[in-house]
Amino acid sequence: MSPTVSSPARTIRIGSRKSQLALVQTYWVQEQLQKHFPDRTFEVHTMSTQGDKILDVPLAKIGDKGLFTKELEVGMLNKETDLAVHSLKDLPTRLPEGLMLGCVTERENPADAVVMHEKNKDKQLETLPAGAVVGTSSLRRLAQLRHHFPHLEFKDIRGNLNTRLAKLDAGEYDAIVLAVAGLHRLSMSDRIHQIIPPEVSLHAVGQGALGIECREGDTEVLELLKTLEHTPTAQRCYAERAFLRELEGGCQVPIGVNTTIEGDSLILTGLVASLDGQRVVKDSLTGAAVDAEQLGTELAQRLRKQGAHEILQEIFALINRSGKLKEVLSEQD
Ligand code: DPM
Repeated sequence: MSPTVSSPARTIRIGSRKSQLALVQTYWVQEQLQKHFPDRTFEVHTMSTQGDKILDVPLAKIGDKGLFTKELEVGMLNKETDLAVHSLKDLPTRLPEGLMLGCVTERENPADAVVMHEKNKDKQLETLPAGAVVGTSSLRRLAQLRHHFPHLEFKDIRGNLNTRLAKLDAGEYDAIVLAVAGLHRLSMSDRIHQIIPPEVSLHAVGQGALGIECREGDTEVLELLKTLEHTPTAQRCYAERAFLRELEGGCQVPIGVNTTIEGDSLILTGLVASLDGQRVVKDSLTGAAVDAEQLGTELAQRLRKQGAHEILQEIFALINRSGKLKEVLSEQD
């Protein structure tokens, strides 16, 4: 009689973008999975996405649907990879058929930070001189900061974190705005000059958390991912994502959020702003954390009635009319 041979467990292949930040995040996930499942093999496969290739066009102009995720998703649908690690804020709120959000990891500080040029080191955003140039290609940051600091100029900035910091240091900008989480993960927290509080600027949906995407029905992978899920973060992010989905905003719209959990309750604040920062529609809702998605949807419907709909329609029209956005961003060529 031949001995029973159990088939070896399959190797789990993790898809990742090639940027330094993406790789740090992916290797962290690989390491966590390896710790929980020492007998299994986890391999990292890197790929370039459209968003990594187009570096010279303002982000808001090249559309957003899955700019940083599509190639990774094709890899999973073709079964070349089994899961993909994303900055949750770059993952569209509607996923392709056959794929799902398998888990959400514990969130870092979701706020934005100001990185100052050396010459402004004793200044804050509020004390920068009129006309000082702040670099960001986020319409969300642009609209909210314009609202609070109308004396500042805003200029588009692209490229990875190191490129952006180099442009700042070279004097192209007086200050730039970046996510605390990204700087922290790349061990560059020492560049943070000022953390922007939620009263001034709300963060992006999903900011600071990682989202791991996998094939629907891949119970084996879903079982592995359960070990990385952080329930309070997941509840907050599900509320935020439902809010964005209901407003049909892609990742490049002036929509900001803030969430906190108190006991069994979830408090969600949402904002929609016009690009000039003049009109701001903002409200909060509290509900049961277990009904996170319902809360997000409800808050979106409420904001829409309060004027968010008109603001978003104007912005979608503007983005579709090429060239116009350049003026809005007051790019200085
Ligand atoms: C999205 C935005 C930006 C990224 C738009 C926004 C920032 C673009 C810019 C959807 N994705 O935030 O309003 O400032 O030009 C991105 C970063 C991180 C994930 C970098 C950053 C790291 C933080 C995280 C780019 N995606 O925001 O500084 O994991 O949340």
